Amino acid sequence: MALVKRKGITISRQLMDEQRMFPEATGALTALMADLVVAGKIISAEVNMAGLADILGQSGRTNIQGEEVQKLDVFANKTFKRRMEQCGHICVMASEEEEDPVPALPGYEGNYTIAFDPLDGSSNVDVNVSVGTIFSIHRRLSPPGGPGTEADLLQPGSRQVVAGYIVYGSSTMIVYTSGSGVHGFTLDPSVGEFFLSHPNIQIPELARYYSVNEAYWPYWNDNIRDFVDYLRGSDKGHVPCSARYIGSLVSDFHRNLVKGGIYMYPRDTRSADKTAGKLRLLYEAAPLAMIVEQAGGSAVTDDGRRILDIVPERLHQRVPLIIGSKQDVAVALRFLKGERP
Ligand code: P6P
Repeated sequence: MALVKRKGITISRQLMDEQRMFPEATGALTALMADLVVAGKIISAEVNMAGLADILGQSGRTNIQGEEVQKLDVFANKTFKRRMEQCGHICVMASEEEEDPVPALPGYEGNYTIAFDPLDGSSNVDVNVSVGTIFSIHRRLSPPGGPGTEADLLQPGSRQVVAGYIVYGSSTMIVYTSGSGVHGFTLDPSVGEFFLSHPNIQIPELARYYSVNEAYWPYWNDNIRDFVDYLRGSDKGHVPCSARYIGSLVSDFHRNLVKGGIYMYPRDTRSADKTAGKLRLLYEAAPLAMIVEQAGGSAVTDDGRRILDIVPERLHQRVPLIIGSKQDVAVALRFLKGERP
């Protein structure tokens, strides 16, 4: 059945249509996503109020990443945790803001896990730059019933059942995939509903933009430096890209997904904890990698591994990330091998 030909369909209708594609589906994943959408609406309302409420600014705490926790971070994390722990379909969850796995409420355990970054890029909130939530859903591996385990969370991205993000920008959008293409839904705040606005997103094969923090140039290896130079147009045969980097992964990724682009956060020698890059595998790189591959793009590490193949060893494991338009990621891989066009 044509899933996304009709206009004005809501995210709940899309989820129901996708559920009906699988006769064995019980509706648990649809119900889980419905609760996730409610969390997104609640966070969206708060983010859009941040300029008015006293929620701006730091909470005076630091998270396990050693980063200053913004009050909105705390709110977004609490909101997501609260919705997910009692939705009845999650057995265990991982959050960027939580050092250890978070179990579902006793008696509410289900057969899925979720890993999420509740408010990525939150340091941008005070300057009114878009921020986002990233989420990744897997089936539990442990026997049904009772709390899930850390092993349920440490699965490769290739086993995700749903991956997505919510971007709180000029409008609030949910972009997700359950393996049947990538679809974007925009919140109509007047009715409080997400409507299909970007059916079947396909990332252009060629990048128009490149997104990387060039302040780290001195700390990159020569292959990365030469590739960034190539993106800038040093090779006369290559149309130069425009640089766009706003320090908010979800926003940089979303622009590149829709317009064509490549985002990079390679490892650097600036500090010990950057030897594997900055971004986390479980709830940043892996979900965005599933989305970009479903949209026709690619996602690899700076030593050429496919992100979706990596088996996580630790909850907050970092991974270098090169993600975006297929042709430019392919050229990046050649540079990383020391080849030059
Ligand atoms: P840098 C935000 O903290 C984040 O995780 C991503 O959203 C963003 O792309 C990146 O870090 C920015 O990091 O080192 O360039 O400031």
